[in-house]
Amino acid sequence: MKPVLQKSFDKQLFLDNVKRHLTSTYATTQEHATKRSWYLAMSRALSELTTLDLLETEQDEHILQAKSVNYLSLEFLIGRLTGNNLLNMGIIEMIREAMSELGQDLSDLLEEERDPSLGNGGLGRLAACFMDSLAAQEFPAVGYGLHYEYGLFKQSFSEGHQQEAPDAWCGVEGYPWEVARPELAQEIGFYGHVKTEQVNGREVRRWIPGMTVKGMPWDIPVVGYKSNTVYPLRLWECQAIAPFSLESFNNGNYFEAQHALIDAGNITKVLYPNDNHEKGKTLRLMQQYFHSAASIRDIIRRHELAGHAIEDLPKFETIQLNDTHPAIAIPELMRILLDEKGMNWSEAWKISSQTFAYTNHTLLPEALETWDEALILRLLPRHMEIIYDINHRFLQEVRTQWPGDVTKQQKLSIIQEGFHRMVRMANLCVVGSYAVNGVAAMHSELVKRDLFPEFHELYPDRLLNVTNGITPRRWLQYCNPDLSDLITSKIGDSWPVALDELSALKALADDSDFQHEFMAVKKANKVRLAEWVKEHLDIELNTDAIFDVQIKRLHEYKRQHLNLLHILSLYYRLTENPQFEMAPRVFIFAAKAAPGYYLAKEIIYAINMIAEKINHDPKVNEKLKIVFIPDYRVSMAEIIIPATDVSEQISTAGKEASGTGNMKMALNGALTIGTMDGANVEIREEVGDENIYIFGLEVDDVEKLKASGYNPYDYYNADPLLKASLDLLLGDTFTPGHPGKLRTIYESLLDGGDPYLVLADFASYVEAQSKVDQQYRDQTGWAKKAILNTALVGKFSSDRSIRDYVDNIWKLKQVKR
Ligand code: 26Q
Repeated sequence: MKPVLQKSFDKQLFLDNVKRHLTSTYATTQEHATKRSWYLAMSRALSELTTLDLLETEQDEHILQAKSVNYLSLEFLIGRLTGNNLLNMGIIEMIREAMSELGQDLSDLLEEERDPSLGNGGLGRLAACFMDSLAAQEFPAVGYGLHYEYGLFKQSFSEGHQQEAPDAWCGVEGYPWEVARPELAQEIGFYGHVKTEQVNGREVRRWIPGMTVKGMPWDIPVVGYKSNTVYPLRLWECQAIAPFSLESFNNGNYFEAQHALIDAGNITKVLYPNDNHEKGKTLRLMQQYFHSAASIRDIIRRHELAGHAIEDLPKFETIQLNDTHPAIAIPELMRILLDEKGMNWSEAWKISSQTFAYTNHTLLPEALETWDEALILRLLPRHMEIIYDINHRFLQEVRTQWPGDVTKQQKLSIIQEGFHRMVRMANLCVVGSYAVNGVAAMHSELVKRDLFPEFHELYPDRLLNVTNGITPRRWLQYCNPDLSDLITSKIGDSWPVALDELSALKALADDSDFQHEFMAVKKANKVRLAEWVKEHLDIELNTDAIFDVQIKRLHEYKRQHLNLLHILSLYYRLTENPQFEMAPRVFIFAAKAAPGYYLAKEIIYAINMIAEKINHDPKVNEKLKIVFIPDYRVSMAEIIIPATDVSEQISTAGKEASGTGNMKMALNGALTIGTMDGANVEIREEVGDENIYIFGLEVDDVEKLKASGYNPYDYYNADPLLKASLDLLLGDTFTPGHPGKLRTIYESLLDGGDPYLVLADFASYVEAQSKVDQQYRDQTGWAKKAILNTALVGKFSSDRSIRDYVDNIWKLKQVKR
């Protein structure tokens, strides 16, 4: 760790640069500049510093001669960069002082930045945390993603219903942290046909695309914590280069060419807003291929520029596929090796299958990607041939392993037979990778046991676990400066790069002074959140109440409606019995629903309508408040997480691959109420059973219950509190004058069969919640548990995740600059 920047920082030069950008880049004067112009000019001046380091890192001979990881992801949910980069550069206070000389308050300026929302949720945020940890630990890396013009939609509410608006994250002025790299642009083909050519007496297949587009890279600097290492996050933007292919035009395929023209401008227009649900749309496949092809070509360009032979690709480059979304990169690399580099199949396959590794993020069947064979054949005819070839050779292996077992062949085949033949991208990834990992211990076990048992038998060393993590720089040091300072005052300042050191706080868990300081920080963070809520939503919050938080994408399997049923049960008990004892609670939700996910939107509507009623009902609103914070995004999480007392992680067991919000909240001293699912299992292992509230069915119970014929009515009829809570959805209690408007949820849970076992877990959840309530009323005991949560979750640093990848999968060496 060399805080070199800190030493070489030249304040006067920096101030001159800010002023220069203010006038030449943003065309304004110091007298007339808005806060936004000041923020832009400041960030541009800062990004010049990191661009220099980026270029130096890129040309560093030690890095060129070392092995790198290429992290391919359709999503990078990076959040605001300016504040976090200042922290990583170690110059926050210097810049604060410098900007104050210009009459500007740094914190105000930082609020001007819009979040680049280039991801849906967990998977995209994980990619961002991983880039931070790679740079912090100086493992050579490049992140490859897409430069969407519109990120994840902006959410607002109209009469309780979710409204979506486009998110033009770059603004009209452009994003100050990115730099265009036109010299690194790539041409990418689509459609067309394949022909056979003779090259040196050998038959070679050659793809003649029917349309070509340009991939323009934009680099965003990933700044290593207190080092000069800056790796690129390279985001590809699609631009049209020709109105249509002359060849298609001459072949008479005029309409196909026209159609292509329309698609070209659209390819990177917008991020698909589905999370854990695949929809087989042509444009999505075009995005995926565009991303893969541009990235693969850039990787080979870098490899050859460093003077390496293509045969040595796996020695210098590894390619991590963030879920199956970039899976088409596998046949793309094969195509280049076979058709452009003239290799034979076994040479090419050896290289390709030693280069790729794949991370699985889901077991949900509806989220496993399959693509219509006919679509791939039309869009990428040569890739489809290569997929057939991969499958053909793979099925021979299957036949050798299980002679005569047709069922095995059908199950493992990359091609799913049937009326519409489909390509199973997960199977392609397992066959084409040297390592496959799940994202939490339990998830990885289920990947082996339920998702890919035959693959596990066939390739016993291929399936691994790497438990997810979060960057402690953004998710503690940056977002919770008071807690950070308190921790540093007790255990020194190396915990941000060695999070296990937090365990030293264990010794202070019973220390009454420390407990008071710790809880005072929590209180201040709750006040900060309450002020935000008052200012933006005009809701008054009692900051002595329990802040009970569920913030994540809206999904049935995440069971926001279980949380809601608990709230209804409290409301019911309070209205029935005004003496009902409970610590006051503020329930905080934030969640976006995929625009096409009807039930998810109904759940948002229900939460909003119930909030409206309860928050204005004097019979209960001293005890109960509900806040649905609109437009959940990284910068909002940075305010909510430090203020959280209770972290809701209540997915049906076996459904949440890992979760990472659970880690962020525990690290900031929240107590988890959660199921035995995903990384909750490992959080419990770390913090101990007495410091977490585990409830509900476990994976095996879920299976047994489903197998025995689960009937939600059994629970409804047997549990009066459950029945009363659910029945509240039927009348017009929460939709005055409009009875039945919340019926959809009621019906999905009863006649709909309750696929995620909300009713089965209700009683156990309510019981766990009452333990939470009891505990909160003993503040000393609560403080101890909160401290122990912070102290004992060091494992969940993404630095550790990256070291696991490095040691067990990528085999990289650090290159210190
Ligand atoms: C696929 C095809 C077409 C359109 C969209 C998609 C798509 C997009 C995003 C499918 C899935 C996603 C995102 C999945 C995701 O975020 N999964 C989460 O990954 C986290 C990081 O590993 C885990 O912590 C969560 O448990 C998991 O749900």
